[in-house]
Amino acid sequence: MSDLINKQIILKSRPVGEPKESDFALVETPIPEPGEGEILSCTIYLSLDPYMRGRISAGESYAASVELDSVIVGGTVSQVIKSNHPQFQVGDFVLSNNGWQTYAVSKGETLRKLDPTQAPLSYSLGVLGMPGLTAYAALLDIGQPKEGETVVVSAASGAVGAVVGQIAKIKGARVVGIVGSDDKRDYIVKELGFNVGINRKTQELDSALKEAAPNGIDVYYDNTAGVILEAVLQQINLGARIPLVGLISEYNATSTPSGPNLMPLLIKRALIKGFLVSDYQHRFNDFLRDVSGWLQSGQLKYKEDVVVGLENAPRAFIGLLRGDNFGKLIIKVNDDPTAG
Ligand code: NAP
Ligand code: FER
Repeated sequence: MSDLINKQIILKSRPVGEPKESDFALVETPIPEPGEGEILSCTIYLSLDPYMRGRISAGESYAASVELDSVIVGGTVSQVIKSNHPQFQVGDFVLSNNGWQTYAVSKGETLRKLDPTQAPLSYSLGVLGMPGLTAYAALLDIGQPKEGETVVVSAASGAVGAVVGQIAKIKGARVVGIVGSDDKRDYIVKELGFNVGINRKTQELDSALKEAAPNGIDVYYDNTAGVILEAVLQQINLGARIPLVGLISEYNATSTPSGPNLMPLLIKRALIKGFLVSDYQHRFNDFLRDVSGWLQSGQLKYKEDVVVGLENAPRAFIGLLRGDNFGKLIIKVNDDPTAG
């Protein structure tokens, strides 16, 4: 934490298709000074998330794009180095949005203080943060799984999917997870207690789903869209619910992907509903109470994929979009003084 310069990763060019390391550049700039009501913090952990692929593309969707030559956005855990805000003291740990850089100035109002005795600091970027709330709110408020129903989730070993499947089990559902490797399949079944895992790269989806969900599918928590959604739709039940949470199979696409047959949605009077985690802040306290409790009781397990060094963020992010990550992807930017 004693660097005298700020290291930043900036966007050099807008990726076409899969991002390349040359789309990013590491630069050094002076450490900024906090103004009135602001704090300076040093980044400990940087969260890497699929939504960042959209932010480095041109064109606004639900959030503005990152400008060329600007620092890439991202959620962080950081430690206060200087404070001009009465609610934050030097040494405090905060949930911040420093982006892909080692230091940043923030307005006090945008920060949430973290208590490292409650949970490891990095959990606030994953199971106890944005991805965890995404899992909890979209599953419980849109998916509404009932005891004995069948829930299918894609990207099932990841930050969102692993939490979705475990909460669905806690609610008494039969849970089927779709993943991209045998190691991930073993993990969701043997460690997390999913009923069945399907490897989307080696198994034929239609027959694997039929076998895994012999009574049909009541909830499909969609993290991917594409061919997985297409296959799932053929086996949905009357009144199925489909939280549409992510379309990662299309994030690197260079042309419009061919769409699934949506006819079963009509025939089955299914609800398919788009989801943005920012609409669900009102569920944050319920989420934190329930998920912290399940973590503490051992009913919910959590796996992180920690890559050391800010300079490795571009390569790790490229891998996230390919499925190389196994668990919630976090960059360890500086040593965590609270970690054992
Ligand atoms: P993650 O699952 O930890 O990592 C991404 C995973 O996506 C990869 O490990 C890979 O897993 C899978 N994947 C990559 N390419 C794929 C493809 N072509 N087809 C199918 N799967 C593919 O990421 P996460 O943070 O939990 O995010 C999961 C999804 O939730 C993303 O779509 C993200 O955009 C979405 N999300 C949405 C919101 C919202 O508010 N709407 C908020 C947070 C996250 P496998 O190789 O194992 O399949
Ligand atoms: C947000 C809304 C959506 C947000 C992230 C997302 C970081 C993620 C969307 C996606 O991954 O598709 O406010 O904050």
